[in-house]
Amino acid sequence: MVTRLILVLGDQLSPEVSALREADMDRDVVVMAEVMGEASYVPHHPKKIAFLFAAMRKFAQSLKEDGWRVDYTALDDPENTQAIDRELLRRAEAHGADEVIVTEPGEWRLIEVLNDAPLKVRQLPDDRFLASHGEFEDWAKGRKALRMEYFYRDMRRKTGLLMDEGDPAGGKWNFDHDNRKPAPGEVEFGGPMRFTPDEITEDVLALVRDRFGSNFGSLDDFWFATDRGQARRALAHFIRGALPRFGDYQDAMLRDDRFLYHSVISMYLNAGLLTVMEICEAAEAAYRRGDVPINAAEGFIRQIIGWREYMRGIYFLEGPDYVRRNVLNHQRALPGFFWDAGTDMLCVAKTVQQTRDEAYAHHIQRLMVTGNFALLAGVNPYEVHEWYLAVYADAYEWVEAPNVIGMSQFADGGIVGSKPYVSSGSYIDRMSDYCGACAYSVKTKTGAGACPFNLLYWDFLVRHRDRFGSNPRMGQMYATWDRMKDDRKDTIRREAAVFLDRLTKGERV
Ligand code: FAD
Ligand code: DLZ
Ligand code: SF4
Repeated sequence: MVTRLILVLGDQLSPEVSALREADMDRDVVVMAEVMGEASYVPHHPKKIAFLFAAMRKFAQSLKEDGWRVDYTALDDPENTQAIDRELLRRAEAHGADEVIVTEPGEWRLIEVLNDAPLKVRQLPDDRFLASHGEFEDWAKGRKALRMEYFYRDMRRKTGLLMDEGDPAGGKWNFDHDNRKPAPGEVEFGGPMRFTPDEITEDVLALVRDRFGSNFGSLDDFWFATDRGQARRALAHFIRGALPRFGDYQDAMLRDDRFLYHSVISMYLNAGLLTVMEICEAAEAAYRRGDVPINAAEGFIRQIIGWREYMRGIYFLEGPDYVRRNVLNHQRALPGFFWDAGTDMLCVAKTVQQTRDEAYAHHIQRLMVTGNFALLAGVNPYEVHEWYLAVYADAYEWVEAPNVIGMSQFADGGIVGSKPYVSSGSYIDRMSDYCGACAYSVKTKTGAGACPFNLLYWDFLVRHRDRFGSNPRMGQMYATWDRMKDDRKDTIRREAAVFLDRLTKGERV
């Protein structure tokens, strides 16, 4: 029988991935390749590249130990053609292979590359997700609004997670109401489990430092898990030490605590080192044992079987042009401080610094600090998208784009969110301790030292009144604006214009 190639991409590091299930160990060759094509479509954070290359090398090794033939191309291999399709051609020639089997990639770009490759390529559904494309399309069909909450309930019913004889555990589907506590004075969790780099990881770190050392992001103090065993330990560490408080402090931010009670497992889950069900079953078991309250278990499981699956559904439903949507016609260039943290806005500077150091920021930092600022300032959403895709270790387009283009920048016109996630400084002040140490004053609404979020918030609402003025969820905001005296309104708009002008000129703000 003719050999077939089984392509395993860098974010498909699961022994149960559909392409490997379809493969025949005696007949087929697994192909894995570190290539510049993937490592440079955006300037990925060096920690993201190092994590993925180390995890790829260790996964290839474990496949070999299981008896697979694996053709692995390292980035610095002299034969490396530096593109996935060209590596497939090279390997096909070497083995006389006539067919490639791959699990569908998580990005339209790569799906198209494989469709266009001069080889017979069979792309199998990625059934590591709970909802197939067809299931999501069926759910979406005929609905006026694609609200995550209803989709999530279907996923609860489908999986049986947190269900008691057909009813939601604890008597409610959603306990978010209990989950908005401001930042705690002290965090009783030392953060995610850290791993000392092994020999394979050290080799990769040297390679990445050499090739990608000038990308945004620090490679120092690399501590990520790089194989399934380590990722499972990191999960257990979170469930034991942080999940009980996850719900309460999910939306909180602290300037000296980068992780609070978050799991920091998205990079492992997205690369295939953990599965959706093992994570959620571990969280449910902790709840059933009485170790974790329902608001924490439910909130956590909702992020994974609700938001994560829903985001993927939207990405594939909306098609390749989704990342280019820009309904608010925002055209501002991404400010330089997204790369160098050179701003006096402490919340933004801290979030960018932490992103540079860790390739991680938690959800509220992404949404209500950097995302909020970009939206208020009218930054071009495609540039915002490229930044998020580059800087986070968990970023792949299928999940990043709906979060950025949809949830954060409202550039899709309201498919993901029914209203834009914008806030003045007071939200950041309530949920964090940033403002107390900031050069700006959050309590000052106009004039010297006024928090820029305060000015930009009103300016954004006024600029987009045509679109949002009749949104019932925003009525109160517009009513507050309408009650303001005219001279106050003029001052706000004038000062916002001055701020935006300084931003355009590249002055430090
Ligand atoms: P936790 O807070 O511990 O949550 C648990 C898990 O739930 C996460 O690991 C993740 O798998 C899942 N999850 C939570 N929220 C979301 C969400 N909105 N969408 C999808 N999954 C979610 N997540 C990514 O995985 N990749 C991205 O590129 C990404 N980009 C984002 C960009 C913006 C602007 C925003 C607002 C959110 C983005 N998210 C992204 C979602 C979320 O911020 C991260 O999943 C989360 O911060 C990862 O950290 P954690 O593992 O500690 O998550
Ligand atoms: C993100 C990434 C990077 C940095 N490098 C590689 C690589 O060298 N080889 C590879 O197979 N995959 C890599 N990836 C992941 C792919 O970009 C990812 O599979 C697609 O973006 C689809 O999600
Ligand atoms: Fe951010 Fe404004 Fe608070 Fe400063 S005062 S940390 S800019 S919200």
